[in-house]
Amino acid sequence: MSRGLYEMICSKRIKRVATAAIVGLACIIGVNARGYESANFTDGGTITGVVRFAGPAPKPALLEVSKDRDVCGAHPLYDQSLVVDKSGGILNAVVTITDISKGKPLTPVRVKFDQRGCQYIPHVVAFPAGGTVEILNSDGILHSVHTESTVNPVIDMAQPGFKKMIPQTIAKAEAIKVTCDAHNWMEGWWYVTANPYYAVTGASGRFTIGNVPAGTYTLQVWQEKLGTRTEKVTVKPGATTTADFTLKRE
Ligand SMILES: [Cu+2]
Repeated sequence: MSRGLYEMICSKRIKRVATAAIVGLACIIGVNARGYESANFTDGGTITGVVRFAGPAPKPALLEVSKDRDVCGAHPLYDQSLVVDKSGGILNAVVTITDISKGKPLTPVRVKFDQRGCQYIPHVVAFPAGGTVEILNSDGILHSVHTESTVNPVIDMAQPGFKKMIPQTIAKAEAIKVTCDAHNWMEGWWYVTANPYYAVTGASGRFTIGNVPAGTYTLQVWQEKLGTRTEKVTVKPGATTTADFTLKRE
């Protein structure tokens, strides 16, 4: 082999090794394809607030249980798509920072999504991309998970009563509606975020997102019936910023 050819091959090899090392290092320090990376920072701030409904609280509709009544009809089931408490707080809205590129580590999480009493519990679960949903079947009857995914592969999968848990890892950020092909009233959501800054509101509509590096961000709320709203928030070091939302029907 001529010296010139040897040098050319070696330099290509070196480039490949260098590229692999950079990719490997990037993986270790938390860079990912979605453009979010972990960063060292101190004195992060907190964003807290309430998501409220404009107008009187709607009365959740009673769902008609048309199948497996011994299990599914043990308790009355109500539509969970818009649950508002007496103070106007909206349950299960998802609040995210949509334009943060650096901050606390994005570590893969495992979340539970149960089929219990022929409802999904919780109705909305949020987690960062790369996380795993443990789909539980507490009912011991046949359920059949069907996701309305668009950027992730569609999951269309029977889960017989003896299959107590099926894990599913979701690679990309999107809001995924989940239904059951065995029980047409079952609906839930997997809200997959692009970064670790997210919260799901509790019954009073309250949310808290902590350990945010100081800066100005776009805060977004999403609710399955009412859509999304955004507002700008400025987080100061070690301080708490309040950001409330009021959502109404379009
Ligand atoms: Cu089902």
